[in-house]
This record gives sequence, C-alpha cells and structure tokens, in this order.
Amino acid sequence: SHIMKPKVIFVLGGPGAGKGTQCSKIVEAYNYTHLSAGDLLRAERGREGSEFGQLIDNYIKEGKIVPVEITISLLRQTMTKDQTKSYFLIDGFPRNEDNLQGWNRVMDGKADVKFVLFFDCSNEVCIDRCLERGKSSGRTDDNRESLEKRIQTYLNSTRPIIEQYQKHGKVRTIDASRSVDEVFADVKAILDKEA
Ligand code: UP5
Ligand code: MG
Repeated sequence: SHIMKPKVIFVLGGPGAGKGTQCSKIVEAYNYTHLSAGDLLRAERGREGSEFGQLIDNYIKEGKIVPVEITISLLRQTMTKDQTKSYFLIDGFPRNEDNLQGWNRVMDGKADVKFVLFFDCSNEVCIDRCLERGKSSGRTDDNRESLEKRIQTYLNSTRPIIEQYQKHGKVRTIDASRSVDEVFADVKAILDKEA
C-alpha cells in the first residue's frame, strides 16, 4: 500500500502572537490537524504517572525549552496515531537548535516541511495579550516574571531558527499585531496559494 508522507507547516512567533488562535481557524477551514507542542507538554505534565511532569513544570515556568527527546516523542506519537491524517500544523516548534536537530534526527525523510508560518508581533503586544489572558487562563507562565523569560528565550533561541528557514526561502511572515480576522485573511491567502 501507499502511505503519503505527512506534510507539515511549522507555526512560529512570540508568546501570545496568536499561533493557537490562528491554528484553530485554519483547522475549521482546511484539512489540517493542529498539534501544539506547548499543549502536548502541558498535557504530559498533568498525566498521572508521567516521569517528566516536574521537569516540564519547571521549564515552562522558567520559559525554558524542554529537551527535545520529550517533545519529539509526544509529537511523533500524536502524528502516527491516526494514519489517515497527513497534513499537520506544528505550533510552537522548533524553538531552538536542539529542537531543530532533534526533528532532523527523528523525522528526516519521514515528513515534508513545506514552510514556516511566522506570526510577527512586537514584544509589547505579545506581553499585553498574555497578561490579559493570564487573568483567566490558569497558565503558570502568563505572569510578568515568566513572560520576561519567555520573550528572552524567543529572541535568543527561536528567532535564529526562523532566520535559518528564512535563508532557505521557507518563511511566510504575517503581521500578527492586527485583528484576528485581518491576520486570518493573510493566512488564507498563503494557504490557498501553496498549501
Ligand atoms: N489573541 C490572539 N490573537 C489576537 C489578535 N489578533 N488580536 C488580539 N488578541 C489576540 O493568543 C494569546 C492571547 O491573545 C489569547 O488570549 C488570544 O485570545 C489573544 P494565542 O493564540 O494563545 O497565542 P499563542 O501564540 O498560541 O500564545 P502561547 O502563549 O501559546 O505561545 P507560547 O509560544 O509562549 O506558548 P506555548 O504553549 O507554545 O509554549 C509554552 C512553553 O512550553 C514554552 O515557553 C516552553 O517552556 C514550553 N515548550 C517547549 O519547551 N518546547 C516546545 O516545543 C513548545 C513549548
Ligand atoms: Mg499557543
């Protein structure tokens, strides 16, 4: 039988840039499955009997990036669970060199990364959105102290990954500081053209 190689779009951008919000809208309109690395890590943190719960908890509060072995195994488990699914939005990954090397080690030849959807947004807007969400999200990292660290990690570790993809013409940049619908209109234009 013939199984298609999964097609992947990486979705990147600062904390609160709107990655999750836009991925939900994409899923409504297109045949993509949304995998949020952060959501998978938070679920693993809360799973009874997880050997990584405490580690994940510490990393998330500190805005640090969890060792890739953990994240990639969660992503892979989810991607292979339903063999009929072959279009994936991978949200919030790869965030650093360790993530990128881990992906290449494990997934090279097994999935095609089409491009990176990059939600570009100022740090101020990112922080404001997360603080606003923090009033009700219950997320342990939606506070000013964790946010400072998340932004630093984003600038120091994730931006260089986006720049690497940029050099290969693989980044589609969207101004994410506008309204949800304005941002989504640009997302649609990109997906209609090349997804
Ligand atoms: N909102 C969204 N769009 C808006 C718009 N256009 N206008 C006005 N408001 C808008 O949105 C954030 C908030 O803004 C929401 O209240 C929304 O309504 C509003 P959301 O769509 O949730 O933004 P998103 O970019 O998904 O923000 P998130 O906080 O999820 O981003 P992070 O990248 O910080 O979080 P993530 O869950 O990916 O990672 C969390 C932590 O997990 C990391 O810091 C790290 O410690 C760990 N992690 C890893 O270690 N490895 C990984 O691979 C992934 C995560
Ligand atoms: Mg998110």
